Amino acid sequence: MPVVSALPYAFSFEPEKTALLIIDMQRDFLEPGGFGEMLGNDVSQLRTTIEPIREVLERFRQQQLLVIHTREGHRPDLTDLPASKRSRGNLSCGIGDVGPMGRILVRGEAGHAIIDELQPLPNEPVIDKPGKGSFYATDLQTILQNHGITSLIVTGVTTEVCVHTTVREANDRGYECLVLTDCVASYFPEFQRVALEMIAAQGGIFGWTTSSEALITAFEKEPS
Ligand code: C5J
Repeated sequence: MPVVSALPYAFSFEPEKTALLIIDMQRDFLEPGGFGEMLGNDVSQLRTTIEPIREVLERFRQQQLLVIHTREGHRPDLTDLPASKRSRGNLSCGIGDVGPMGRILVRGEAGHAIIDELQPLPNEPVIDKPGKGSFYATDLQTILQNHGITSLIVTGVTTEVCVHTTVREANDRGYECLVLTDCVASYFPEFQRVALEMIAAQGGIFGWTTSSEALITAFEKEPS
C-alpha cells in the first residue's frame, strides 16, 4: 500500500479505493478576463495549480484510477440558486448576469467550463454542484460508493471555500482526505496558509496535507 509523507502524519491509501477530486478548475475562476478577475482578484494565484494538478491527473489516468471533476454553477433558469447567494456582495454584475465569459456561473456558458488544460475525459464523471461543497445536492457520494472509494486526493480551487467545504463534508461522511498543497489555491495567500493548517491541525481534524511531489513519489515506490 503506498504511504505518503504528509502532515500531521503519514497517509496510507489503497489506489483502487482512492479517487482524485478536481474541484472547480473553471475558466471563470482561473482565466484572465473571467468572473474572479472581474471581482478584483489576481487569478495568477490560482494558475500555479494547473501544472501540478495536470501531473497528478496524468498519474491517475495512467493507473486507470477514478478521477472526478466538479464545477460550481446553476441551471440556466436559476431555480437552484438561493436568493441569498444571488444577492450576496451587492454586485452590479453577479451570478446569473451576463459577465465577461457569458452568464456568470451558469451551466453551459463559456466561463463555467473547465479550463482547457484539465479537460475531463469521457469516462471521468463531472459533478455539477450548486453550492460550495461537492456533496451538497449532487450524486458524488453515490458515485464514490459505487466505486468502493474510501480515500480522496483533493485538488482545485479555492482552498478556503469549495475545497474546505468539500473536505469537511467528506470527513463527516467517513472519507480520508489528502489535500495537495500545491494543487489547491486561494486568491489570498494568508487564507491559503491558514486553510491548509486548519485541515491537518489537531491530529488531522479534517484530513492530511502534502505536496503533489510526495504523492507521486509514493506512487513510484509502490505502483498499483
Ligand atoms: C468560490 C470556489 N470561491 N470554487 N468558489 O466562490 O471556491
